[in-house]
Amino acid sequence: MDRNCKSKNAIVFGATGQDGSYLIDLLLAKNYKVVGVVRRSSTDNRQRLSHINNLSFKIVEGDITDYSSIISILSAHAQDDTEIYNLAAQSHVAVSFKQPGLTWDVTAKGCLNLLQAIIDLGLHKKNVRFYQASSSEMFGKNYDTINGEKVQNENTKFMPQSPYAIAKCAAHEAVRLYREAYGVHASAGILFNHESERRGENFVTRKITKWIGEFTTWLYERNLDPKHISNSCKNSDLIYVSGSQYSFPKLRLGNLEAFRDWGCSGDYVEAMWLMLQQESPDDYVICTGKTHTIRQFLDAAFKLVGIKEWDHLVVIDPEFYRPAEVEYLRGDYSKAKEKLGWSPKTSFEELVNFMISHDVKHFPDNVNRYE
Ligand code: NAP
Ligand code: G4F
Repeated sequence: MDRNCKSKNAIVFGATGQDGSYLIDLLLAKNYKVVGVVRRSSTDNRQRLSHINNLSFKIVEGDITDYSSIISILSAHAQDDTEIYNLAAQSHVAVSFKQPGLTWDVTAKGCLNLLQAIIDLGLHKKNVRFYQASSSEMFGKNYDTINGEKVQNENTKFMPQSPYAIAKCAAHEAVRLYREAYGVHASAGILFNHESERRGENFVTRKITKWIGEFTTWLYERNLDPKHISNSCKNSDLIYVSGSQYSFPKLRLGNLEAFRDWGCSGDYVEAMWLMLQQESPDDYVICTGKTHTIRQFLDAAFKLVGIKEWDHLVVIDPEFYRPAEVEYLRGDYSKAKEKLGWSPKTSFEELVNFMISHDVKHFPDNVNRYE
C-alpha cells in the first residue's frame, strides 16, 4: 500500500520541548496517531502540551538515557512505517559547559541508544524512519565563503565550540553511520536557531521578550511611560523612575555581538516532517539565510514597545558570557529548498513581533505596533 494512504503514527522524544509541542500539533493536524515521550519530573513539565485535547495523542513516560525504557516504548508503540523523532536533548549551550557529562549522556548517548534500539528490535527492516535534531552549533567557529557571503551548509566542516555541540556532532555521526552500516532510514536536520512564544525562557530571544513584557506591565501598573525612566540609573543594576521611589531590575545579558540566523519553530517542524517523507534519508540545513546580532534583536524588540534607546535598561553581566562563543551563524537552505520544497515562511521582523505580541500584555499608549 502507498505510504501516504496508510494511517500514520509517530513517536516523539522530547515532546514537552518547544519543537516537540509544535511537531505534535503538526502531526495531529495531519491525522497521525502520536505518542509523546515525557521524562518523569516532580514538577509539571507538560505545559506546552496542555492545549492538546485529541484522542490520537498519548503520553508515555521514558528517558532517552535509559536504554531499557526506550526498548519498552518502541516495543509497545513502533509499528511498520512508524516515524520516530528524536528532539530530546540537554539543549542549552551555556548549561553544557557546567554539566558536560549530563549533556553528553542525554544529547549524544541518548541518540545512540535510540538508533541501537531500532537495530536491536529490527525496526529498520519495517521501514521505521528516524529524525535526529542536529544543530548549527556543530559548525562552531567555521563557515564557508560562497559568492562572497559567509554561510554554513551541508558541506561546511564542523568545529564545535561547546560540550553541547560536541555531543550533537557525535549524534550526527551516529545517524550517518547507522544509515550507512545498517540501512536505517535516518535523517538529520541541521537546524539553525528557531524561536517562538513557547521558547524556553533562558534562551536569549525569549529572555528579552519576557523581560520587556514584565517591564511594560510594571510601567502600566504605575501609570508610567518609558520616558519617565531616570537617566541617572546608568551605573545601577536597577531602573529608577524620576521623582519616585519605584525601581525595577535591569535586563542582564552577556555577549550582544554574536550573529544568529533566527527562524520560527512552527516553520522548522514542517521541515522535520518533510525529511521523513522522502524516499531516501539525508541531512539538511534548515535556516532563513539571514543573520542578526543580539543587539539587533534588542533594537527590534524594544522598538515594538516604543523604546528607541535601551542601553540604560540592560546590564552586561560576565555571568552570561560563555567560555567559548559561536560568533557567526548564517545558513544556506538551498538543498532543503530543492529537495524538500521547503522555505522559511516567517521573517526576523515577524518573529520578533510575534514573540513581543505574546509576552507584552500592556503596550504603551503612544505605540503604533503596526506602523
Ligand atoms: P527544548 O525546548 O530544550 O526541549 C528539549 C526536550 O528534551 C524537552 O522535552 C526535555 O524534557 C527533553 N529531554 C531532556 N532530557 C531528556 C531525557 N533524558 N530523556 C527524555 N527527554 C529529555 O529544545 P527545543 O528548542 O525544542 O529543541 C528540540 C531539539 O532540537 C533539541 O534536541 C535541540 O538540541 C535541537 N535544536 C534546537 C534548536 C533551536 O534553536 N531550538 C536548533 C537546533 C537544534 P523536559 O521538558 O522535561 O526538560
Ligand atoms: O539563545 P541562546 O542561548 O542560543 P544558542 O546558544 O545559539 O543555542 C540555541 O541554538 C542552537 C542552534 O544554533 C541550538 F542547537 C541550541 O539547542 C539552542 O537552541 O544564545 C544565543 C546567543 C549566544 O551567542 C549567547 O552568548 O545569545 C548570546 N547571549 C547573550 N546574552 C545570551 C545571553 N544567551 C543566553 N541564553 N542568555 C543570555 O543572557
